[in-house]
Amino acid sequence: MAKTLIWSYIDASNDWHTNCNVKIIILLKELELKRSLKVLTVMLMMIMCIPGLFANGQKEDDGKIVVGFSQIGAESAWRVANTESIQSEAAKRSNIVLKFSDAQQKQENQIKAIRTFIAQGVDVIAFSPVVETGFEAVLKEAKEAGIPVILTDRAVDVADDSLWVTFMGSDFVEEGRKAARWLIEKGLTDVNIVELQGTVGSAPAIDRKTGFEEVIKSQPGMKIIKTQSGDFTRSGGKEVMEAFLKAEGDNINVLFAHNDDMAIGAIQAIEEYGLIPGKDIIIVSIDAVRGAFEAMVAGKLNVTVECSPLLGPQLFDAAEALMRGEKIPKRIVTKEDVFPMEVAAKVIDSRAY
Ligand code: GYE
Repeated sequence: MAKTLIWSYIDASNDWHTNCNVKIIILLKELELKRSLKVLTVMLMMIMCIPGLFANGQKEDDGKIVVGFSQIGAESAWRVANTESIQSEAAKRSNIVLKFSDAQQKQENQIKAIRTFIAQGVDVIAFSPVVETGFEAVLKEAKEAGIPVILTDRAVDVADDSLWVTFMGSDFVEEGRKAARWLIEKGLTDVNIVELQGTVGSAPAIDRKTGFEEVIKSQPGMKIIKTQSGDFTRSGGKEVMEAFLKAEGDNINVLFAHNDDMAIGAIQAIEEYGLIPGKDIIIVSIDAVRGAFEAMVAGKLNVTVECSPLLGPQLFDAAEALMRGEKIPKRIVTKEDVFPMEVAAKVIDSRAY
């Protein structure tokens, strides 16, 4: 607020008075100059604080790109390898600051983490959504805050796909198809199948089931006689397989597990039940983690469809490209293979996860 100084002096009747007048005027001018300088400094500081204005086209903080990542949890070997890939890649890049948050399998924790990232004003938000639905509101908040969102590994189900910039990860429907095609190629077309599904409502569980069913539809002899979620965990796979065996026993010819961890848990249940996994019950699963290769080398798992968790490099390439103002593809699909038991021993040492 401007301050008014009212100054009244008697007159300039003699030298002393004139001198005094001049001094006071000089003093007032100096004061005004100092004030102007202060205002100028404050304005300059404000301009310098506008992010990105002096940063070579990048939105930066101390020259770094801040990425907030909300991970689902640590439910499987796949997830652990995925976290490792993201954290180690961030550590390799000096321009990246990673804020990592573990949701411990709970959607509400993921939503909270994303809100915290928005409040912190990170440059990019990335996350692997535990389930497909229920993220609409928080994604709108991120969009309103001008923060781009990258989906890694799993998709979300939202009407407005401008709420995320890219989805990088596997084609889960295709993985389900590959599992079913392998059975058909092996002539296993007259079989009772039990299915261990992943987390209810998650993209890989929905899509892998869709792909598998799409392919077996053409084979009337391939029947899914039991299907239930084992939540992508070893303990879940073991527990549900025990229930399947109790209900169907020797009637089961094939197990289709949506991931290796559940297959490994189920192998234990099958052995405890007194059947031979890999022979009495043919087992097809997805991920291709080390434990699956070990089970294949031991002859207990028949085939695993690869699903790569090594998304760290792709994630930070995309974040950097976004900050450079580049347009990135809406969908980045990971390339993947199928590994049957016969090649397991040869391949196992070259596996990175
Ligand atoms: O197959 C499973 C994990 O989303 C692709 O999640 C991922 C899946 C993976 O827990 O093991």
